Parts: sequence; structure tokens; C-alpha cells
Amino acid sequence: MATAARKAPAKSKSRSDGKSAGVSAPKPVDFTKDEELDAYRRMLLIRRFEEKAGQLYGMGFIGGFCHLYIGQEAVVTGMKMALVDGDQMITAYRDHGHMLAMDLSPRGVMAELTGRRGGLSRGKGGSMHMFSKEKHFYGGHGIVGAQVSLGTGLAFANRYRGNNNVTLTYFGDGAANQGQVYESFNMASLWKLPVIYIIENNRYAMGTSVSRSSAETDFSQRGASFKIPGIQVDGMDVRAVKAAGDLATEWCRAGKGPLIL
Ligand SMILES: Cc1ncc(C[n+]2csc(CCOP(=O)(O)OP(=O)(O)O)c2C)c(N)n1
Ligand SMILES: [Mg+2]
Repeated sequence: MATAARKAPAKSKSRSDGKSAGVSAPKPVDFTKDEELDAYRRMLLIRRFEEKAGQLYGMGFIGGFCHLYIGQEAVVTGMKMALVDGDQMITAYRDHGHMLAMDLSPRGVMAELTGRRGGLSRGKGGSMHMFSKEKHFYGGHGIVGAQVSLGTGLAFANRYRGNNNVTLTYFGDGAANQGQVYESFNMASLWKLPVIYIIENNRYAMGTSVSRSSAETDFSQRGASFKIPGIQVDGMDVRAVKAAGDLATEWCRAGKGPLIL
């Protein structure tokens, strides 16, 4: 999913038509007024929360790491709007927005960031390590790419239990070059697991740009060897993300296996 704030992401010349294995990028959905307001509130909450977190980090009130999600708000917001109760989410360390999108209490997240007892991990986990089984949020992981295998495992559990839930597994453009991602792709496709792999392409992994680190920069095609279709989505457009989220969740619930956005 492209999330560059300044420029449109560079698209690969060969396969940027949004089509893969018969799956095409859907048209952005039309929101009702209530949906419009809901999306706006959710995105604004994340933006304001992150501005405060950045400020508190600078002032020394937040220890350890603090990765902000400013500029990527539309991705988690649009995807959350496509979920039903019981659907799960797992992500990396840039996770405050994902937690707020899954309705974890902003107070609990902020208390965790500032190392307080009232924090979601009792002040012991910090920015990268928060969980809520009740809200179906499975972290918060600092090892780049590790959450992809864990998310695939969550999807396996859903399949095994025979429920109809879907797991959203988020990772970055940098994490997309990790080996365990492809081991997970293989098993997810082989066993038709209900997992949506959402690659948030913000064009950098720490300081390294996508073009310097990635042989295939169209991340929607990364599942090609495993017969996992992928769609390029404009992560700056919450309506486009919601449309892609609707398509992907229906795809998974129909038993067709994983999909990459
Ligand atoms: C296994 C592993 N290798 C290296 C690191 C150091 N590291 C932390 S963040 C990061 C870059 C990840 O970039 P990306 O996946 O694009 O996520 P973004 O920060 O852009 O959201 C790296 C290499 C790590 N945490 N884990
Ligand atoms: Mg990145």
C-alpha cells in the first residue's frame, strides 16, 4: 500500500495496472455522511495523538523508541472500516495508529508510552509492545518481519477453529525483504489461510529508500511465486482503502486464501 505523503509512489512500469490473477483494484467507495465523519474522527484522533506523542518524546517523557504513524492514517482507518467483530490485527513497531484504529483506549496507549502502571502493558512494554486480546490486537513487534509469521499463525488458528474471521497482517516495504515473509506466504497460500498482507510502502526502511533496497518495487506482486494475488492501493485515500478492504475481506471469507494489498 503506498503511503508517501509528498510524492506519488514510483510505480513499476510493467505491472502497475492494479491487476493480478484476475483481481483488480476496486473503485473507491462512496461514504455516507456518518461514515465520512467516522473516518475523519478516526484519522484525526491518530494524527493528534501522534503529534502529542512526538512532543512528549522530545520532552523526554517517553523512554525507549517511539515510531510515529503520521501520514499513514488512512490505511488503518479504511481497513478497520472493512472489518467485522472478531477480525484480528497484527503489525510492527509503528503501531500507535493501529491500536487506536482497533479501538484500544488512547489513555491506555499514552499511559504505556509514558511508562505508567495504567498502560496497556502496565508500563513495561512501551511504544512497540502493546496487546489487547479483547480488541483482537496482537501487537506491536520490534523484530522486523516477525509479525508476518505470527499473523499467518493467527489466520491458521481461525481456519482450524472454523470461524469466519480474517487477520490483517501489516508490514513495511523494508520488512517485505525479510525471508520469513516468503515462508509465511507459501504456507498461507498452500493452506488457503484467511490473511490479508498489507504492505505499507512509505518508501523508506530507516534511511534506505525502496529503490536502493528492493529488486521488485511493486510490492503488490511480491506474492506472485506463491499464487497470492495483490492489488496496489492508494494509501492516502481512505475511500480507496475501504474498497480494497471490502474486496480483500470478502475474498478471505470466501475461502480463497490470502491477498496482498
Ligand atoms: C530483524 C530486524 N532487523 C533489523 C532491524 C532494525 N530495523 C528497525 S526498523 C527497520 C526498517 C523497517 O522498515 P519498514 O519495514 O519499511 O518499516 P517502516 O519503519 O518504514 O514503517 C530496521 C531495519 C530490526 N528491528 N529487526
Ligand atoms: Mg518503510
